[in-house]
Amino acid sequence: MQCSVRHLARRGVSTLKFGNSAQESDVRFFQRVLGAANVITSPQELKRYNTDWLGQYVGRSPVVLCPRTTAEVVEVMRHCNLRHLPVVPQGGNTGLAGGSVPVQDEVVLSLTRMSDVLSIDPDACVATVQAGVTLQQLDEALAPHALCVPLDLGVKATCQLGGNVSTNAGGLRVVRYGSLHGSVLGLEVVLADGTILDLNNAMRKDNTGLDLKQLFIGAEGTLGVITALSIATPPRPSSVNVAFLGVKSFDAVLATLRRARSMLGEILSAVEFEDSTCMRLVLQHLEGTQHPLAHARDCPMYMVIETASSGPHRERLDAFVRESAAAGDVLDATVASDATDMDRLWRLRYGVSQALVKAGHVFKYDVSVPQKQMYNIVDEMRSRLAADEAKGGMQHTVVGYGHVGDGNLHVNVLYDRNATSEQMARTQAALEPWLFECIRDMKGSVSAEHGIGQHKQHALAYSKSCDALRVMRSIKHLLDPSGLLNPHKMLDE
Ligand code: FAD
Ligand code: 2HG
Ligand code: ZN
Repeated sequence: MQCSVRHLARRGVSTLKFGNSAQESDVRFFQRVLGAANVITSPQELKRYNTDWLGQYVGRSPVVLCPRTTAEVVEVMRHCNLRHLPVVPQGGNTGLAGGSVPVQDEVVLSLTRMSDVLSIDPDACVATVQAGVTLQQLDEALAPHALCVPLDLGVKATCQLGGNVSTNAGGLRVVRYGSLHGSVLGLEVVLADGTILDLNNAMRKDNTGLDLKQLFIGAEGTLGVITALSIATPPRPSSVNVAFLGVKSFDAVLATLRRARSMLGEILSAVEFEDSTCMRLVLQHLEGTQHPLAHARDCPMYMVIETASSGPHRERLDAFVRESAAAGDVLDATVASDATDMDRLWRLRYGVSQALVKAGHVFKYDVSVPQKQMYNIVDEMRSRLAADEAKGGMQHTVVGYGHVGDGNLHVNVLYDRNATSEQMARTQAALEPWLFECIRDMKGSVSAEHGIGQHKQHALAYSKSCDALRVMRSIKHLLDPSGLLNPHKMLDE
């Protein structure tokens, strides 16, 4: 059965006050537990913890807490539970769904100081870290052991493993390593009442009852604070190659994906696409970027194909590129000659979000749909918004890009930074609920990898049945009966 759904996001709509607000006496308690330097109250410093990466959600927390140990998190959570103070766990604050910042004046619990790599086991290929370790920090720590993190995002220098697990982040390597539901082997979680739930068994095999850690992967900080975790760390490929392709059409993107799977199979490690509008915006807004293709500069689509293995394989990628060109799918291509060249090519894809933010204001949709439907959605959005523009609506640019190997489309609507809230609501009404209904009918997902946060609450019921939502709410109630963890997000009623 499908639940009834609210059609418009509640962006900008005030929510009823929930819980208590932190008082001076609470701040004094936190200072005693954490040390005064680790309790942030200065309005200037608070700003960045209260504002999300896109600058679209701004909370008004009066206090940010920066614990160093699990024991300190326990003390903080016990106190907040007793005093009925709502808490927002925060990692690198790079989330794209507004989940990492307060809605009102919740206490922010920043995991940034919990940044120790606790152990690396090169026999088991497992790393155990505190939750505040950044993705890049772990990758650098693994390099001397010839291991790697099975996850890569464009913001790896800032995002934290605890945040990645809490959002079940996807990124560029899901095609190779699968999702974090498979790679995360153990978690240590502090519950809302301060109980430490030790699920941090780093074994690859463990069939002793229910796999509780799965509940916290993708829970977006609503069920507990992840303080440490163990993650499988595969062998670091010694040979990596990256090809950048100019492609004839989206159908040709899919033909190239199929060819990549059959010709590159086990060495394929990323298959990404972006349309020509993304490419134009990246070249226009990201300093130091250049069009990498010599002959076909204006292709409808572009793809990044990465291959990785323990031995040289460049000729296989070259053969794939030749065959794709001979079939007429690929109009022009370049294969990176060294690591700097690879970074240069990758930036043209993972820099799309940054380019969009520089270009204006963006409305983000991050959806899972069958690959053959992916670009129809982008085209249909363009026609809907063009029809609205013809009736006096504001001008938009619609871009499509994403992880085509995973059926994950990012379709973003770019518009003027000075648009009024009425204009934004009009744009949203031109696209919703139509888009979510299409996704429901295709049995897709309204949030493929960025989560629900504040941004997609109104869409959740298009991807989850009433019964599923009821079970989710029961679990939330069981683990956080007072509803103190990340309120007004994800499962908020
Ligand atoms: P935050 O943003 O701080 O938090 C995210 C959520 O997790 C919040 O709900 C927060 O409450 C919760 N949380 C954080 N830490 C904890 C913890 N220790 N315990 C409990 N809850 C916690 N995502 C993808 O999936 N794929 C991509 O390719 C991708 N690329 C991106 C590129 C850019 C440029 C940007 C800005 C973001 C991108 N993201 C991507 C979004 C993505 O979700 C994250 O960047 C990342 O996983 C969030 O980690 P974080 O540490 O910044 O978490
Ligand atoms: C990506 O794949 C990220 O580049 C960010 O998931 C997508 O900004 C976005 O919408
Ligand atoms: Zn993505």
